[in-house]
Amino acid sequence: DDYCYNEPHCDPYAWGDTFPSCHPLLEEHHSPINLDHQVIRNDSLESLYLEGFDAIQTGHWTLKNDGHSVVLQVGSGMSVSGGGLPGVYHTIQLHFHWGGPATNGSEHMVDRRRYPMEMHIVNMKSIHPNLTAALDDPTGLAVLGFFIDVVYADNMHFGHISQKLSSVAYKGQITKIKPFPLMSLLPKHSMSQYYRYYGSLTTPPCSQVVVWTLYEVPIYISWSQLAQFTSQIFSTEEDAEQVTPLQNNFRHIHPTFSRIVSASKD
Ligand code: BO1
Ligand code: ZN
Repeated sequence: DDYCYNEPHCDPYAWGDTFPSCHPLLEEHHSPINLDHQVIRNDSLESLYLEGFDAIQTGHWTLKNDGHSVVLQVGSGMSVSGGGLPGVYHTIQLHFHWGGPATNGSEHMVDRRRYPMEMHIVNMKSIHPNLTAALDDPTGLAVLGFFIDVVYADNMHFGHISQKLSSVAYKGQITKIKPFPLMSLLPKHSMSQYYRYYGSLTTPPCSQVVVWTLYEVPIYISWSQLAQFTSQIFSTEEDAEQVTPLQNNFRHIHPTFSRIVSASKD
């Protein structure tokens, strides 16, 4: 698990040295990509069914700094289906990608614009007993991506996560989170508007097994909530000799090649 974002010996361009499938070959299906706002509309792409997202969940939720991101591991009560997804996928975790004090850090771009942050809700096809099996299925994972933009007002619901960041400042730290309805984090309207394409994990092992759904309408958080990610999270352990803030934890843009990127109708 030795990869990084900001040192030449382990940054995204070097991932392929350790993880062969992160070395992008011609015509391969890697992520992230630039999304062209003017893509083909596909009227058959209906809203996804987000089961359990508006229920108050029970079970054990944890927030963890894994040195590459902040990961919210959720209980087993949620799944996603519909919207052209080839099956039912149960929700495992969500995590974030961000930039630095003066740089945006979303992974996907829209018309070559990067947003300040991106949130990924990771779901695994329910027929698979474990992640290893899902990584052998070209559509084994479905990731829902949400762009995060910045405004002056705090996002009260996002506070469930941002208020806990100080407890997971260093790599390996983990804290309990009281379950809350995930829907409260998501945009309140236009959830029928999204982009769809087939790609990869954006971190090692970069497996090309992901059905990507990127929602058009962003989540809004405040400048100070964003700053908590860019300044309070470290990619190093608490007792490390040198502390390194975790910033710019996004992979570079990959070519679309002959892939079809579609969008639901507006
Ligand atoms: S992402 O959404 O493309 N950035 C992405 C990247 C890597 C993973 C998931 C999503 N990796 C895997 C881990 C597993 C873990 C699984 C589900 O996510 O390699 O260890 O079990 O949490
Ligand atoms: Zn991600």
